[in-house]
Amino acid sequence: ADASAQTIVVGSKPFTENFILAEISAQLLEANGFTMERRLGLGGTLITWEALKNNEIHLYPEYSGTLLQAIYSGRNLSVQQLPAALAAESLVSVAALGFNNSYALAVTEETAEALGMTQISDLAQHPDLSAGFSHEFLNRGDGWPALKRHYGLTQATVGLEHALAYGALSGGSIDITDAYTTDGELDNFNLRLLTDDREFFPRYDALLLANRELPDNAAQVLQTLEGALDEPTMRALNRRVAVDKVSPATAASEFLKTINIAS
Ligand code: PBE
Repeated sequence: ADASAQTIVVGSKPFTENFILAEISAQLLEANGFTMERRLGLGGTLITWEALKNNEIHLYPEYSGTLLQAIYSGRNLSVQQLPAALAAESLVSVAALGFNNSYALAVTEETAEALGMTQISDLAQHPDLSAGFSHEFLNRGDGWPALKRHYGLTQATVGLEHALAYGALSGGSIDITDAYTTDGELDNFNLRLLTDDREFFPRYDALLLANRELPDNAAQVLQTLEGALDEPTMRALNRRVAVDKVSPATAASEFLKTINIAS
């Protein structure tokens, strides 16, 4: 699309990291003279994806494994086929940000120690443990139903807000949850992430996904974010919001100052 006085609309899914990444994109574009509208925390993966395809938003942060296993689930695409699949819908990944944010199953160190668990397959021996999973994980193609079949697990589950999961785990109301590996709280709670010993989860490399209505000169600005974040950096930013309670906008501006591409 052509550059114009058009307002660029950035969206996000409703969890800390996605808010921060959307804010980083928005502030970087604003620093380069673009007018932004924010529609953050729109909804889960499929809602946000549809909003992008319907041009209600022009871009949002997404993850490679989520495209392959949740959005295009059943099509059996490889990561090499992703650009063409996206192009067929007039979408494009404008920048790979440089880190992987995977799902992992987490238990407390205490539970892991008491039951001698180190890997997901160990859960098969403990069917009485209770699992509290984020709503999306309970339903996705790369979520619990498929994980459960893959490992032969039978635990009972409840759905919960991801932001409350680690507190629930530490408080003992649940025994297992789906962690996001770049979550800032992981340093605070004494948790063990079980090894995915039967290689269920794909990589979830973070990227900025845009439609063709994003002006080319805006896409060029966002390309400066290619490889700009690694896992420790993203986890520290998530921590600023989830633990230190600064706003996603503040965490984003702190980050942009450190990389010197926007003030
Ligand atoms: N993830 C982990 C999920 C949530 C966090 C990146 C795999 C996703 O948004 O697709």
